Amino acid sequence: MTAQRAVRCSVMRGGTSKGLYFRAEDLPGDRATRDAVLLAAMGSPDPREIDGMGGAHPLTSKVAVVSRSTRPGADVDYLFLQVWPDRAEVSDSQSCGNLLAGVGPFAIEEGMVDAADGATSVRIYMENTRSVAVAMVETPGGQVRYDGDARIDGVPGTHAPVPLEFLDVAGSSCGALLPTGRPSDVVSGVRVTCVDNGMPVVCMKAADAGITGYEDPATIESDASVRELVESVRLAAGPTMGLGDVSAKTVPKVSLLAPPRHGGVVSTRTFIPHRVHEAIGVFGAVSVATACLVPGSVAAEVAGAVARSGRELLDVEHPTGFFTVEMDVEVDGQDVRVRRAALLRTARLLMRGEVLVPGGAWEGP
Ligand code: NQM
Repeated sequence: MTAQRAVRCSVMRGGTSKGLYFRAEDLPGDRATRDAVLLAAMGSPDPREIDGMGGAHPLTSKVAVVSRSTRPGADVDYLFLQVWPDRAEVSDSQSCGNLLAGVGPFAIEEGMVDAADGATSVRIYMENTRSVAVAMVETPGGQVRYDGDARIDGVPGTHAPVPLEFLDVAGSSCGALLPTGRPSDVVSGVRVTCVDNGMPVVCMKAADAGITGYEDPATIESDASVRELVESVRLAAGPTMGLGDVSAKTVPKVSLLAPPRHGGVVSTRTFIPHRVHEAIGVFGAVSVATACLVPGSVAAEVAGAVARSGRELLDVEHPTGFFTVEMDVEVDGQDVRVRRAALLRTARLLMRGEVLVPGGAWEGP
């Protein structure tokens, strides 16, 4: 008999996602064992993740591993891990700006960062993309506050705001904001814009996939011809973006764009990469919004956006509302330099305790 082992863990909603938050020291240091433990904790591989904590969808099968940072200019280090629900795989190929929203509150709750009376700024080094985010957490009386008036589309109710700011995420996965060096390319017979402002994303016109781009996620997911085209574009774009063979990676995402219908800058339906997001990821939204500001891009064409230098609020439309991104860019002819991106999320601690994992997981995959 192998006894179950208890691992300290919190469950948090971060933005429109949900996941398990661990202190790095509580997980095995060896990667293969760590991944086996996380798969067992989530109940993966199993599309229902019935024997674990996973929520049977990529957006609810996520892990944040947090530790006190020893890097100058950072309070904590954050490693994001995507646990695939239906495959025995754990991927670190991307960051997650939604779980990121819970990292500041978690770090304060766990005593890794001292809370000020009022609000506490937490500088977070994102290990996946080797870049820094700054989160502002409300901490009246030195306690994390979760209730408040901030609303984000995709989450019922209102909560305390967690503003997030990014200074250096452009090209953090692919080496350049425009990874192919061009504002548009033809990939698998489709004109696309490849962009990386925190998330590698391939933007294409929804019309080029034979849809309007306003369908709901389930309808798009059920269309095999759309799925096959999107995956062939993704597999072909990956190596040209410097990501190598992406068949087992969660990046790049593919965003199908259509003209805005609700006063935003562009309408999106985003494959992440095999399911269609009910909203859009944080860095996904930042990357699409940035693409709208790049002269000659497919995104700018669909959005009808005119790139200009300075600070601007861009509302990215998605299946359940808007994602507002504050961008500050410098446009010089065809060149765009990102100075800063900022946005609003909320987060909530849902449970704190121990997750029980079958002891066999420590014997490896
Ligand atoms: O893009 C979904 C999410 C994400 C990631 C995805 C994310 C991001 O909604 O920063 O937040 O894998 O695209 O959590």
